Amino acid sequence: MKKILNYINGQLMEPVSGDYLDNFDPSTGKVYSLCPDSDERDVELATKAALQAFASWSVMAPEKRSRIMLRIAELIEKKLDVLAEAESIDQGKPKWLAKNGEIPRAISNIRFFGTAIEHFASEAHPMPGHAINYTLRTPIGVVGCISPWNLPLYLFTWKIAPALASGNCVVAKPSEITPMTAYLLAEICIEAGLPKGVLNIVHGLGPKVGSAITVHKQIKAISFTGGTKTGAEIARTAAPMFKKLSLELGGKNPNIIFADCDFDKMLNETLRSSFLNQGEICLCGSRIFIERSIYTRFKEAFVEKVKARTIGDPLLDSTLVGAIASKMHFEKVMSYIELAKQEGGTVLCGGYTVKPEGRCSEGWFIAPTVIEGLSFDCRTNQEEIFGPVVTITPFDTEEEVLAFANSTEYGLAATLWTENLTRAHRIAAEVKSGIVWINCWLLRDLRTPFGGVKNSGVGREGGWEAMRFFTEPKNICIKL
Ligand code: TXE
Repeated sequence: MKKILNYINGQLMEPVSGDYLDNFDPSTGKVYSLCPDSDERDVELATKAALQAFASWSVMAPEKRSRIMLRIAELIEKKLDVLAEAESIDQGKPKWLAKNGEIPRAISNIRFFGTAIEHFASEAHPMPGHAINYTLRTPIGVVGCISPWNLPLYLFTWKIAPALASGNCVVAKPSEITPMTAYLLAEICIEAGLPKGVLNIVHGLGPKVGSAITVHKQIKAISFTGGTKTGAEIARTAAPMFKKLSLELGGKNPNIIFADCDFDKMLNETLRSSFLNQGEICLCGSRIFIERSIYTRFKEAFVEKVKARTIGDPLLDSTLVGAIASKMHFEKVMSYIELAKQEGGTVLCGGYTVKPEGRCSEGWFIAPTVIEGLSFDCRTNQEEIFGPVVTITPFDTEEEVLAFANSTEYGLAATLWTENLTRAHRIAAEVKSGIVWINCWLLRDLRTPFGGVKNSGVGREGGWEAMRFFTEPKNICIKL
């Protein structure tokens, strides 16, 4: 049984406890590797190593830091197939998705910030005749990066790349549900010659290892992606310690479809925005609102295509919907389908578990599910399900659909389909979210601010937002 190891002070090592957690392959429901069951002692070792490494990493010439990061990106690219298969087995997503989407995005994350280093600058403010102010943006020190199980390597690198690029050293904790690719990245960092202690990866449970990172006095900032409840828990601990916090939390995103949309483009993209990665992307559009005049046309066309989406072995190229990442999450999603029925919803397709033939017969699979007939403010339409489940609801006016869209505690992303430019700008301005896609979905420019409002989080990742999160500005004023 493969043992995943922590990566501390440049070494792959067992957890101090010597204990391990079962790591499951969700497509078979079986244990296939072991994840370190680390604790605060491992976090202490990692933080010490990071503090020692900070002295040199923080003052290393930016182009040297850049070269090491670009070497890591190059090695990930070389191992794309291995990493894609590992991600698919660990998380349950189709292998083609990991190969074509997520691992390449992890490479882009590292390349983007590995080059941003050489362009990151600050500003000066002259006071003619009096003084000149200049702003230094210096690395914070040791920072904590805690990431979730839905897009494991993609979100892990989305955090550590700007942290490392801006000269910090990192204590990182991937999700215990999907530890594999972070472990493979550790091996790549060693091969790339990343100096010891610059990046430390401590595997294990959130309440044990994640909270040890959050509460550690010498870890000065926390960048977290995960559930809103956990984000609140982290904020409660870190706030009185005055740590910088970046929280990317849950979403319950509206997908608003007007009658004047390009129907075929909308339909194909709505299938993606509903079920990509089994709907386990916080940016998925799980509440679909359709202008009444095309509601029946949409419903019939959408349900027909959803029924045709192949669900099964994530390693097969033909699979569109893979396994749900964990038994616990599988049960959570199924419980929401039951709730939807109790709340008066009608399941138009899906709503049941699937037992594929062969090796995946014991895996955790849920048929993509479409539900109609629910009120906009019922729990099914207010709470994050984070699975292959969408609701469809007709609307009559812009005011009505905006009230529906803005009715939840979340405000991460929104999608809008209309060919009416004036209306597009109007609705985009009114919808309460950090991101709006018009006539597209998940089109990502890494320079743009990424994050949500309300209970979808605090702060923004991406571009200079991320470099500024991981640096401290100091203004120096010199009398002329
Ligand atoms: O979150 P959890 P999950 C959201 C998504 C969904 C959730 C899924 O919408 O709600 O995250 O991820 C660690 N102290 N997003 O269930 O449980 C845990 O070990 C410190 C939004 O994994 O919060 C894991 O490593 N750490 C996002 C990480 O937190 C703790 C994109 C996340 O776990 C901890 C992706 C604690 N007390 C998912 N408890 C976006 N907005 O982009 C757990 N952890």
